[in-house]
Amino acid sequence: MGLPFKALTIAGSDTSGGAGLQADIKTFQEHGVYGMVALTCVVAQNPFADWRHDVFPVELPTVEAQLHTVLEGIGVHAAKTGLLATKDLISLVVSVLKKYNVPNLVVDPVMVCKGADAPLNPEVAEALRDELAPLATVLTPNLYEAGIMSGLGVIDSVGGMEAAAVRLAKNGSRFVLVKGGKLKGATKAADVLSDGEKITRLEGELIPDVHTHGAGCTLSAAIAANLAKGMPVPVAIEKAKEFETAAIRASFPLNKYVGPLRHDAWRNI
Ligand code: PXL
Repeated sequence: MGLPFKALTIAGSDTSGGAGLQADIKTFQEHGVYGMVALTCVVAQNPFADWRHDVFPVELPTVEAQLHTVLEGIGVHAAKTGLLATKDLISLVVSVLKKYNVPNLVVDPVMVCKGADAPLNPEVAEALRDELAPLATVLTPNLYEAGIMSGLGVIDSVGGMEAAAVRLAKNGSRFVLVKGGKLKGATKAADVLSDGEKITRLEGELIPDVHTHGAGCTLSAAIAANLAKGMPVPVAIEKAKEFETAAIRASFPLNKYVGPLRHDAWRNI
C-alpha cells in the first residue's frame, strides 16, 4: 500500500456521533483517506430538554494551534469546514487558510443543526458569505443557507436554486452545489451545481421517510475525500452523492430524536 491521501476537517464535535467531525472522519475512512481534525466547538444534545443542541465553542488559540499542527506540520490534499459557530472562529480559520493556500477546500456553510432551529446570528452568515465562501473550491449550502447567503430569501423552486447557485459562484466560490433535498413537492432529489457560468441539475433518488442526521456533513466530507484523491470537481460530487445515498438508505434511529446515516453502507451495495 502506498501512502494515503490526507484530508483535514475543521468542524465541531457531534457528541451523538452522526454529524460534525465524527461524520467527516468516518467518511474519510470509508474513502481510504487519512483524516485529521481541528475541533472548533463541542455540540452536546440535552436528553432532559428535547435533545436541545448546546454549542460550546473552543478557544481561538486552541483552534489556531490545531490548524498549525496540520497545515504547517503535516500538509493536506484537501480540507473541509463544518460548524464554525462564531464570527471570530470564521475569521481565524479564514486567515490561517489564506496563509497556507490549501488545495481543494470544501465549505459546508453550516448555520443550524437539525433539531436546534435557532439560526446562528446574521454576523455569522455574513462572515461565511464574505470571508470564507470566496476561498471555497466547492460551497455546499442547503436551501436555507443558500437563501440567506445569496440574499434571495426563501428558495422553493429549482429555478430559485439555480439563481442562488450562480449568485454565490460569482461571490468567489469556484463551484456551488445547492442541495435541494428539502424542496417541497419534489419527486427527485434535485441538486444544482454552478461555476457561475454553467448550471447543471443533478438528479438523484429521493428516499422517503429516512433519518438524515449528518447528511450534509457526510456529503461535503465525501466531496473533500474525492478531491483529495485528485478527482475533478463534477466527478467528486457525483461519486459523493452515490456514497451519501447509500448511507441515507441505511440510516437508523439512535433514539426518538435522532437517526444518523450509516457510513459503511456503500460496502454492501
Ligand atoms: O448537521 C449539522 C451539524 C454540524 N456539525 C455539528 C453538529 C451538527 C448537527 O447536529 O452537531 C458538530
